[in-house]
Amino acid sequence: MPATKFYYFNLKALGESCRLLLAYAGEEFEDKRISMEEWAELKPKTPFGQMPILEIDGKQYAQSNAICRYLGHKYGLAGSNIEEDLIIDQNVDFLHDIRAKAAVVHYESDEAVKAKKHEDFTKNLYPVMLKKLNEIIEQNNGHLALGKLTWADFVFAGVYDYVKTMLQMPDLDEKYPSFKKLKESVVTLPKVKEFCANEPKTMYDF
Ligand SMILES: N[C@@H](CCC(=O)N[C@@H](CS)C(=O)NCC(=O)O)C(=O)O
Repeated sequence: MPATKFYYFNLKALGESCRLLLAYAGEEFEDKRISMEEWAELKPKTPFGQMPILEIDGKQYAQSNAICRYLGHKYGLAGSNIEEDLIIDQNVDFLHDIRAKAAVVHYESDEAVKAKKHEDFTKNLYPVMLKKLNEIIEQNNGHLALGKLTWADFVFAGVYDYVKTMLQMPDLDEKYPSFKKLKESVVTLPKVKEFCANEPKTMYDF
């Protein structure tokens, strides 16, 4: 059996979706949660100087989305043709567009600029993007794509709490019940539920 290791910080952010996919498949993997001290040593040895990293039989693979797509194909959670795969990619990319916008605010170090950006995005950007995301989920039977469980749902579940924090919208669950429902539909899948119950606490847990 291949030796599988997964490297990421003890965070529920970009790498969490990969962990959920590995758990879903019942894959035996070493869940390596890297401290900042360990990261300084490991960083130069990784493909892009970033995590997450999936390591299979000593070979490292990077980029969270590429890893999720790979695991999705491996575990029967992809489309059944290239057009269906395109729809999954399209909707995952849109979710990442929202995450990236919220990250611009979240990681801004100048507090005045941060407040101004947050006000601007909250007024002019987030409502349009979140409404569209909600429409996509409602049109897909509560899923992110293809009207059924795909690896896209794991991406959503993995980053949802992180995105909610960065959007500074603690009432997001109430505003868009479809979001919380989608996340719950993934984290209550039996093997995923068991994995989550045994995960260490992280800074984006609610
Ligand atoms: N596009 C990359 C981005 C990865 C990324 O930003 N990783 C961050 C943690 S979420 C990281 O490794 N930060 C530490 C560093 O850059 O030294 C992906 O999706 O995997």
